[in-house]
Amino acid sequence: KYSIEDIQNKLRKKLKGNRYIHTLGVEYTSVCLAMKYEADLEKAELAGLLHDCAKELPAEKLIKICSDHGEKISTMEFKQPFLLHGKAGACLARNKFGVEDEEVLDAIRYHTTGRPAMTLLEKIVFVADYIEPNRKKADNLTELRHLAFEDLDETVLQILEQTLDYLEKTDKEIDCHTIMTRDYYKKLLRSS
Ligand code: DGI
Ligand code: FE
Ligand code: FE
Ligand code: FE
Repeated sequence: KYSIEDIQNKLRKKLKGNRYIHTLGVEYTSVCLAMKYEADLEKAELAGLLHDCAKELPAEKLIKICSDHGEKISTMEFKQPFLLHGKAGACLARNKFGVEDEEVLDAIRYHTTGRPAMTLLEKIVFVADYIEPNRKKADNLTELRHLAFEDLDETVLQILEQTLDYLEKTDKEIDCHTIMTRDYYKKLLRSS
């Protein structure tokens, strides 16, 4: 079994500078959110650290890792293989980084599109990925970072709406899981 430090050392070599910095940001932001919401700190740290471990692999490699591990690959994932880096990352976490905990593996697996009824750990990594301090993409990050420590589900919903807005504006193809996740949290939070 590898220690956090062993995994950091492996990832430092594997990921380009910025991606490694982002990875560390997601690692400690996940721990902070886990403190706030009383999740398991070690699981949050491990999932945050490993969430993008497959991010820099070429499309063929992502497809190969997933098919070698018996993962189904959808038409959308074949078209846009980067969508597989969560699934492939979970496979690598299990096989190369010795992670056996299914909750940690699922948090890695679902971090890009989310899924309906995410576990606390899944939501923590999903949110940490977006708000970690080295991210500079969205313009309302200050508000979202505050909101993340007030209302985690609401933050999940706002991230999904923002992401879908951006994908629509830039004419990107949208995976049905991203929509399903948004619809689930919208219904949960806005139906009363
Ligand atoms: O790997 P990261 O960049 O840290 O973060 P991520 O795994 O959450 O990926 C974020 C990107 O994924 C972001 O640019 C939006 C994109 N994305 C999320 N859902 C979809 C999507 N892209 C497409 N084309 N379709 C989706 O449904
Ligand atoms: Fe990612
Ligand atoms: Fe994300
Ligand atoms: Fe990420």
